[in-house]
Amino acid sequence: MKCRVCRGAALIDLRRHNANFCADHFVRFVQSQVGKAIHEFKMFDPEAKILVAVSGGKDSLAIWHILNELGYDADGLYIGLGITDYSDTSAVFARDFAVAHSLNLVEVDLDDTYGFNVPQGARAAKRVPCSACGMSKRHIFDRVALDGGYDVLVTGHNLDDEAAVLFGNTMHWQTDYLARQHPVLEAREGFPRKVKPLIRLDEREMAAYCVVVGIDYMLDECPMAAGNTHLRYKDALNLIESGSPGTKAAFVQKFLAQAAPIFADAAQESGVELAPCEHCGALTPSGLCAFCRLTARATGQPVELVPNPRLTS
Ligand code: Q46
Ligand code: ZN
Ligand code: ZN
Repeated sequence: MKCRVCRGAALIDLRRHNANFCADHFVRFVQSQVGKAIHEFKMFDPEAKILVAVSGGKDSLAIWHILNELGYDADGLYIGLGITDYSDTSAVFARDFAVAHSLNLVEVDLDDTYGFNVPQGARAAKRVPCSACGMSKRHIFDRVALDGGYDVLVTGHNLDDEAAVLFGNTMHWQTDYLARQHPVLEAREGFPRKVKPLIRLDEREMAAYCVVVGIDYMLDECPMAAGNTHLRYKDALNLIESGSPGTKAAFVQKFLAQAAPIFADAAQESGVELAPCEHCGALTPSGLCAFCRLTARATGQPVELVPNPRLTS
């Protein structure tokens, strides 16, 4: 097996690209795929002030590393979710990476700041943990990005994540979600710009990138993810991909090129008016935002007493 570029011994074969790469050219390949995504979807300018949502896992640490290698100015944001030992350990990976690469890591602890953790929030709201977790993370991402004056929030969603979400949204014809499924979500009043530069790279490529460049990342999956439908969609897509390499990428890329604009136009016509949350000011369809309602339920406090701090880095 020889590297497609230098003909030296290859380290990895990428069936969907019909190519093998040595370590050096694989690293360049991954970084160039990120560069292409940034350019193709006009994600941000070279001088943008970037905030990367960092979980301690391979994808978020890899994209932080790649942006740094490509010369961008990117801080990390780690959110302590209070998910048993998993959160404690993942925080260590995020902190160690930041120290090793002399990067700035902003930390927000859900319990310290708002008075509850993800398992408590899920129980109180009678929601599955991922729902309470996702809602909390989105709220804190928005808040820290806006308050910190960042131009853009980067998340580490990779091709497999996007394909699984697209698969689920398509299976249930969630047209409102399909309308928003794009590697760039433009900034709106109260919401920062959000982008996904790993859209062209899959899980195996990201894991290999971390190994090759020496990124130490959290290997364990979140214990709350067990039985998650998202994981079942990933398994189904991997089965299809193993027989027909490239199917996942074609599914996502052709959706973005051909179908996404149709759903986006339809959604614009039936757009819901948003107003500031009566408590925290985040835009919401009416009254209190979902995060403030979750916080009130999880802490058992009346909404007026729910913490509403201005987060700063
Ligand atoms: S951390 Fe949170 Fe994930 Fe764990 S509870 Fe679900 S959403 S699985 S990315
Ligand atoms: Zn090579
Ligand atoms: Zn609110």
